[in-house]
Amino acid sequence: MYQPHIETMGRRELEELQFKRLQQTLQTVYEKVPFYRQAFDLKGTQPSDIKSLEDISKLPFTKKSDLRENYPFGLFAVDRKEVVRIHGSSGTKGKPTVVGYTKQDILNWSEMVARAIVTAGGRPGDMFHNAYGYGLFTGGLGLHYGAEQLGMSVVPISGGNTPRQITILEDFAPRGIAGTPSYVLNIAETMESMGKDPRSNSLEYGIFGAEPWSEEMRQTLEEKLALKAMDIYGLSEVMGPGVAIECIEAQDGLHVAEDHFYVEVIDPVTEEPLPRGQLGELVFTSLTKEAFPVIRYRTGDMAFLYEEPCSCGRTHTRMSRIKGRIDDMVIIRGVNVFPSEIEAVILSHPDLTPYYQVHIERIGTLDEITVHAEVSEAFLQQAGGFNLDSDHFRRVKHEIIHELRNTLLITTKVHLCEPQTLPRSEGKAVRVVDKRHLYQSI
Ligand code: DLL
Repeated sequence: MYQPHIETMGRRELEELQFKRLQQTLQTVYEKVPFYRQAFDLKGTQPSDIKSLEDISKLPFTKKSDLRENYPFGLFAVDRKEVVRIHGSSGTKGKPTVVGYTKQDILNWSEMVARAIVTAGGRPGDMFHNAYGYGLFTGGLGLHYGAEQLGMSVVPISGGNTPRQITILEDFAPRGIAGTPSYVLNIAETMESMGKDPRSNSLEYGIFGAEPWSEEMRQTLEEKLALKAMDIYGLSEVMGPGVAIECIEAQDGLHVAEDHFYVEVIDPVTEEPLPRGQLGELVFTSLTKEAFPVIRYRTGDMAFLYEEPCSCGRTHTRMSRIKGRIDDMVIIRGVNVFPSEIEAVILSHPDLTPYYQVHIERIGTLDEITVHAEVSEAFLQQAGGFNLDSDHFRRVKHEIIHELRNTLLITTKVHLCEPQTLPRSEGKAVRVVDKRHLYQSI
């Protein structure tokens, strides 16, 4: 059941609970999962050597490649017959990564998501439009079970078929919507193109995540749809959506479900834990999972942990918005750039639509970024048509290059495109097209 007291528990009590659960988890993985037993033995650390939460840094990390090497069920800690649900990530490189859940895992996850929805402003009895994809992806079913657990009326619409989504939004009048920020933006834009005002809707809050997004995107969504937009984080390897969520009271940082996970931030190069406030890679250890426990899972996601408790009264630690993924990071003349930082510039420019794509290439030994951005219809009319050589277009291009240089401290190329030419997403948007590996294999 939904347990509000756990969210405001004193830190000491919470940490004691975490430690007890950690010991249990370590014992289980050591006994049941040969991969962890070998990794612990190799590191010379036994579960009994972990005498405090901080001792966790003595344990080895788990990486996505470990999941691939043990594909499909090698890291499960229970008999396959006890696994009642399988999920996975789409896997851009070959096989997907596979995760499993026992009945109890599904109950815990649903309770965690129910709590997350309440944190974001949802209530029992709300009509809830769930536009996350249903399937192997954890978004659809993860939010669905949590919403049902809370006692909401869930509309399992999934992603795609946007005109139908709009009809259902109008007819069912939901209070809440969940989906990737890029897809919900696509819904708003489609409403506009149908001559409808996206602000005339029943929505009060949106639960957006599964892809990187910025404060500017929050503003855009809140203005376009007249709702409050909250950030939800999660990953299938750790559980799925609900690992962390922003509260509607502060909308400032995402509360980590610390009764279920122990969170660390490490320097991705030295692998040393970093103090609160410093940006690094998020690492999670599950504390309650039965079928697929993970120990020190390196997420590849960059964020920092807040130092201060939240004004909302919840005691669970807050993490920042995801600043980017390590794999997407570009190093240009010693400067680390996350393509997600580009979104802020594109969304603040009045002559562009909120759609963009970042192409990364390797020219010789140097990485180079080209930002593809769409001009708006209004701008096109003002400029008298699409002509990259006209003064209007040159001015816009120059302004964006200038703004990007101020923000990222590097020079990028900019390619302006006609309205409606960049891909619209129905799930996770493809913002980064990384062509660097093409050159490496030649
Ligand atoms: O995306 C789970 C999820 C579903 C989260 C619905 C939120 C809402 P995966 O498909 O395994 O799981 O992808 C996980 O997506 O490592 C991040 O890189 C990215 N991601 C997830 N949430 C956010 C977010 C789901 N709020 C990967 N901000 C993660 C930025 C996010 N990136």
